[in-house]
Amino acid sequence: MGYRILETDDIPGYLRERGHWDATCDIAVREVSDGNMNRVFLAAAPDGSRSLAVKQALPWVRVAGPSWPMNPDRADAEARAYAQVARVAPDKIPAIHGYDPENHALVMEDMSDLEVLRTLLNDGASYGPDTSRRIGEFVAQLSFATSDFGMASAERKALIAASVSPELCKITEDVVLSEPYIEHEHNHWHPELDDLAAEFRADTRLRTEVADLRHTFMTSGQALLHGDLHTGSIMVGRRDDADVVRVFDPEFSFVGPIGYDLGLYWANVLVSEARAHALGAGGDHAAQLRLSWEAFEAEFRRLWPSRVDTFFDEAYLDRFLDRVWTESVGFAGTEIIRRIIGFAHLTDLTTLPDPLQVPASRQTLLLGRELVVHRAELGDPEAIRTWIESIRAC
Ligand code: SR1
Ligand code: MG
Repeated sequence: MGYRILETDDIPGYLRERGHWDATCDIAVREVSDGNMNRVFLAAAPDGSRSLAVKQALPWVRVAGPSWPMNPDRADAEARAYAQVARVAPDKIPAIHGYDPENHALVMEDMSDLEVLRTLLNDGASYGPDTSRRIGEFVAQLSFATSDFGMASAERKALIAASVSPELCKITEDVVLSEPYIEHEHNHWHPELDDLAAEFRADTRLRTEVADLRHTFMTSGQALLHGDLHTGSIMVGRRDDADVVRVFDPEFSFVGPIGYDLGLYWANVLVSEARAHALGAGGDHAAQLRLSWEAFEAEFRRLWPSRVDTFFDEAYLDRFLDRVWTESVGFAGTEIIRRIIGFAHLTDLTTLPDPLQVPASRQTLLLGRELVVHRAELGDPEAIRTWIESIRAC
């Protein structure tokens, strides 16, 4: 039949055709699309006894429409990433009930009982004791298993080949890792940031350091990444009296530098912290970068004895983790900067009233530049914290 764009009214028939729903049972469907790229529908039995989510990739960027075409094959990358995570961290992703490559549609667990982490944080909530620890573990488990430490050489070469994702990587190479530093129609910012946006475009040192990170993103195939691990790609809540953390939306997945995943998370927790600080709110924001790094490092070290290639020794592990740390710091800086003067801004800052938004954005932009330019000297979470405290004191 070929690829068809599913509308709300098509979902009951689609789920029945695909064998996900009994023909005799009713289904109520609503569209809940929220991210920049795709459509999502929730389908539920009227009595609430059963529900599923259907996510379909459109042949364009959803928020831009047909003027920004995008290959819907990106859903293949998402399905592949979920399959890899399901091997090593099934408790940290939604259950996947099926993937339909013809329609680029995933049928998956309905997570509407959970909340998007960014939404909760914007509403003033704290992180919860385990959120960042689980994110650090998630990155370690996925990256170790799909690195040359966790996967035999030939199998990994096949994974690298299967995971090549030129269009989605190009989005990141453009909107995160170059456009904010040049004149580009995608860029926009609050008018009171004109001076900093111009200063960043003229900053040759910053540009060279971003170029270095961009080249790392383009060439370093350390492990399979989520590829877009921001706080809008994480859902949290409670089920059966236990905290639940679920990572979703890995459509930007490809084999790249591990620091890109950690760095994206860190950028987003730091921006969230800037919001909380601007509002004079308390909370546990300041601990999250450290907690996720410690959990990542501990889990990676725990997995190390199981490595498939023991030519890589303990001393190399230390060196490797140092490199991941430094690159994560740099990528965090680039994500912060693009979220303020580039494309796809964050509601953490944009929903602050102007008198709070401008100083918070300025301080956060300066933090972003510091993370990029001085990443080699920022050796641990405490060094980043010290810098944040010093810029706030100015
Ligand atoms: C055109 S896509 C813009 C952004 O949305 C996604 O969530 C990624 O972060 C991407 O950079
Ligand atoms: Mg997304």
